[in-house]
Amino acid sequence: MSLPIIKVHWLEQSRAFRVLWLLDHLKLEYEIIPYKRDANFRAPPELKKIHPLGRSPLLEIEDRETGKKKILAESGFIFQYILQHFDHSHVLMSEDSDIADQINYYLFYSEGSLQPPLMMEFVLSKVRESGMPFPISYLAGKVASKISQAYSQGEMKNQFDFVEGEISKNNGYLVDGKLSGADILMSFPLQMAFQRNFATPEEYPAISKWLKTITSEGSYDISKEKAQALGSKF
Ligand SMILES: N[C@@H](CCC(=O)N[C@@H](CS)C(=O)NCC(=O)O)C(=O)O
Repeated sequence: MSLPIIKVHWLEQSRAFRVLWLLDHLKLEYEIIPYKRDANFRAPPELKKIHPLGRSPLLEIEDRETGKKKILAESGFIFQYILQHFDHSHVLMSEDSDIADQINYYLFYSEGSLQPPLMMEFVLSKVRESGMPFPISYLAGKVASKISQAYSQGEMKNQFDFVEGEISKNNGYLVDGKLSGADILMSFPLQMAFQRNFATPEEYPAISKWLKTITSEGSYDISKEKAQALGSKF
């Protein structure tokens, strides 16, 4: 049976990059439908025509014989779908059911547990930098710091410590000492954490080394070139 037509609704400078990387690593053919961010760094309204939430990534799957289409949302679900339906040679999803469970765990963990405190810290950093007039800026900064200290800073550390420990235990990868879908999905929040100085390579040497290792895959460069050709910066 022939593979369906695969289209990625891809927003520039976003977590949607991981879907390109996954598809390129599996050597699957696909089309990119690109979207530019607006002046406020939000997705453009056209994405809402594809899915009511208007977020990216979105995966469009079209059956070549029947023409039936479906739209998939949520990075973890998109990864699970691609791995289940297209990774027949078990390149990024293990044949072993225990190892597959561990990989699947990260497909939920990444957006469900790791991303929320990172997002919260990001929003709080924007409050601090918002350039409001004094004394509002001072008060806003104080409130942001209080929230950060009471929750997101500690929770971020909790998550980073966990990931650092898992990579150290698993020979430099998240699962079973080799590259899997889990590594590709987890790359985005951890790259962002280093870029935004929420974590440093000195504090988290295993995560830092892991990021260097996984982004030296040839498939990463292939996807990066595609994203750059569409205007994304790295
Ligand atoms: N949990 C969703 C999050 C999707 C999401 O928030 N995507 C961002 C890109 S990094 C987006 O579309 N942002 C545009 C906006 O919020 O306007 C997933 O993992 O797919």
